[in-house]
Amino acid sequence: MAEHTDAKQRQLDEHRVDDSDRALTTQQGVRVDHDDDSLTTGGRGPTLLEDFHAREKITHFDHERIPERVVHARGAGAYGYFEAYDGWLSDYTTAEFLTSGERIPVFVRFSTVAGSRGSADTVRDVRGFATKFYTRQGNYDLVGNNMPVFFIHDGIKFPDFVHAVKPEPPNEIPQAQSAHDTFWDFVSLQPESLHMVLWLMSDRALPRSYRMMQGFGVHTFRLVDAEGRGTFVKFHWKPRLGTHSLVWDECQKVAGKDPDFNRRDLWDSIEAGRFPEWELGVQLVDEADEHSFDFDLLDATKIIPEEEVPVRPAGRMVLDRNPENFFAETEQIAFHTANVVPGIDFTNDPLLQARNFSYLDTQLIRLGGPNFSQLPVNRPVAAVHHNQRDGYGQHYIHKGQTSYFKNSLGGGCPAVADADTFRHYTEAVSGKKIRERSPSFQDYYSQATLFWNSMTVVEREHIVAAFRFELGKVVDKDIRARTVHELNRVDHDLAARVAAGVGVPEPGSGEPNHGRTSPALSQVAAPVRSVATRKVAVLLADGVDATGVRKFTDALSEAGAIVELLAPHEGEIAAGTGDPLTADRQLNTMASVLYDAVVVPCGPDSVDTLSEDGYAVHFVAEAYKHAKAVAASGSGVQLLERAGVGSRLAKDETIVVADGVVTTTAAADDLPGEFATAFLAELAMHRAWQRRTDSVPA
Ligand code: HDD
Repeated sequence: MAEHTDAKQRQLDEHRVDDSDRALTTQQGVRVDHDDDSLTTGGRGPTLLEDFHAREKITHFDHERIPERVVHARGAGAYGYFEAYDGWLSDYTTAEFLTSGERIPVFVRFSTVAGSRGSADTVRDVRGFATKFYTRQGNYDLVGNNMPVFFIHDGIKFPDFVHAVKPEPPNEIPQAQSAHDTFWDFVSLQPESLHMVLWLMSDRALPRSYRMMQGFGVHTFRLVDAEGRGTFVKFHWKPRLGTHSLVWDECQKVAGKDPDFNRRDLWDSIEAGRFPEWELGVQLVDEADEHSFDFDLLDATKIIPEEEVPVRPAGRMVLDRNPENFFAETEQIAFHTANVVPGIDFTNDPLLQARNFSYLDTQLIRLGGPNFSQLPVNRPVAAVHHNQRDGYGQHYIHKGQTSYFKNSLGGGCPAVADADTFRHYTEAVSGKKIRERSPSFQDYYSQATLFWNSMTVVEREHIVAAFRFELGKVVDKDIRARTVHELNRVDHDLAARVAAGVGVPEPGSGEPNHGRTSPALSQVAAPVRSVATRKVAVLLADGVDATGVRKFTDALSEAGAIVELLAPHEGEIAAGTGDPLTADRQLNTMASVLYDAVVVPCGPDSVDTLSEDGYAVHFVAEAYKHAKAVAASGSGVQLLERAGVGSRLAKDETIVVADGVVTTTAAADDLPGEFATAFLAELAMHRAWQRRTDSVPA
């Protein structure tokens, strides 16, 4: 647990309850001497109504559940801090947390969108990335996603979109999936969704870890300086560990092997002191340039390409403390896009305007009344004084005779302030009241094409495969055809490749591709290379060359990777050389999909045992299929051969590196340090994307 405490943690401490060394009581604090049997007439008689303890216990239990979030129901969160760099943003905003450089407490909740609370983490979906900054000027919520655009540009379509993506009404199938008729029906009829759908079909929808995904505020917001001057702003979070994804086959398997994969990863990393970190960046646009783009800044289905307006680093965020209680903190946290502080304001983005209504509204049903901001996790660290009174769950005891403004009986308090207040940005607006979207929102295809053009070959392959998978699950053939028709307006090659997979005739040549790219959109083109926190499975059995294992794993741990020894049985592993080792886990409780890489060390007996163990053979083959780094030394190379891994394996003591597979026949005593170095270089690449593995059985 992190050492650091802050104003928010001190406040939370007042609400934390520790039951250790305490006696059991009722809610009224009455000590209880018996909690196993209800009060009955005689040992076999009826239960008595006067058993207040049993009634209280059962009644509370009956009321334990609250409605899950209507979207983003499944999530995981953590506390941490944010600190701004240098204060350079003070030229643009009066928001202190963006300028003071002080550590500001935060809580971040990551989520999937479509699935219910108990659904798996590794589904194809957008990820929520919501941050609550507990600032001295009040709470600021940046409620973003891991993709920079959205499916629709007007909030009035949100219920339609969500109804389409959620499980279908007759049978509540499928859970946490977009691969079904209603979603694609909606998409094929709502072309503004296409840009986001390309992101959704890309690897961005399959994050390796919450710690390895970007975050975006999505909308264009406004920074406001002390003179009331506004500047448009888009917010970006960039993970220190780089942006990395799983592959789709892997995701589907992880959903069964460890449905809590992303949640566990976040929790474990923080518990182990490997604190996740992001840099906050801003794209700033002068108000005078509002109309100088070929899209509308108010359209949330559009990005501002980073090559046009660079992302400027503004601060960093570190998550360093897990919650004590999931329900109290992660479930009860209530985000709201309208939680802004002086110096940050909205724009007329119609999606944002709708959100500013929806988030407060939803908490009223979810958290049961208007006092949810008094729940510990939601309380600001700023002082709170207003004339709002009563309601379910009122925690404060407001003193005094007055609860209205203006008043004389209460000395005029709480009084409106004249400094450090929120003042709405003064914007001139005019126009007729109409239900009509501006033509400037109606280019649905250019940026979808930009995204497609900016992908590397392998990223495109993944997108095509995703479309084929998803549309392949769509029963209605007209929906498939309509979607392909829309894709043809993005790029003909994309549409043709998808059509070929889903039994739809190839469309005509389509509209010409504009050919523009935005290199920043690819997560593979310029990856952050790091082995920090990467999980490596070492497969071994009795007779393993323990000396070589120690030498190798020490080098990996020193570089920041996490090594786990997996064996057919737990406990002591007899060593062929050196002292015995202790297995971290039994091989069959884990799977390759839960690791970033796999290593098979030398040891003839060990390798013989593993070669006879279908689980071990499959482990290696599957890691290979998913383009992970694979290494073997000495007799370990034989297990790779048995698993059909790689065509270029070492024949002698030379270290051979081929498409992420690192091998040498050298054993313990002769194992050169370069072996670990070569493996670390492959591990840092995240995946060997150049490896062709289509023919490897899944
Ligand atoms: Fe939303 C939750 C992100 C559009 C209405 N949304 C929610 C959460 C995130 C987002 C991260 C989970 C917050 C948490 O962890 O508690 N939503 C977005 C983004 C959007 C977006 C990035 C587009 C740019 N949302 C959006 C629209 C509406 C909503 C257009 C309604 C008009 N969103 C909600 C909601 C939720 C929510 C129904 C469900 C639970 C909650 O708010 O607290 O009000």
